[in-house]
Amino acid sequence: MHPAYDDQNIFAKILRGEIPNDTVMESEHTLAFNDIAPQAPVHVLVIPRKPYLDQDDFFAHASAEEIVDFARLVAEICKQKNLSPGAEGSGYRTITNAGKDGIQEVPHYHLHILGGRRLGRMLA
Ligand code: IU
Repeated sequence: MHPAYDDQNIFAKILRGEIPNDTVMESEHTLAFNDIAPQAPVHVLVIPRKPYLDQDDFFAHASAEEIVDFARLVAEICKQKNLSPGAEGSGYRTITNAGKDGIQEVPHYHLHILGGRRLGRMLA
């Protein structure tokens, strides 16, 4: 069973405006900001505004509108940062850590977008 959502987690505080963030882009249901400890030249975190614990919770319980809003924001960020593969783009990686074995540190669903350099091969 899933633990309950902890509304004192750092991303909940960011969403309430209690802690500042370096916003990259936002939309009705989604916020994207620069990771405080970037692992690549581009390291953006994308989070839903509503309190979903992890990806399972988000995919299972968010509305179709929220999920599309989230996905479109990811696409826009990749395009704006010239990451989307194509004539200009150099490619990128998205990662979601979920739960204990996934080493999820912040218990509010987030997607990492990493790019801006050639990334190492990493599947585990
Ligand atoms: P994880 O997938 O839960 O392990 O990632 C949490 C990320 O949140 C990690 O990359 C941190 O650097 C990042 N982060 C942040 O951007 N701002 C903060 O105040 C804290 C963590 I705490």
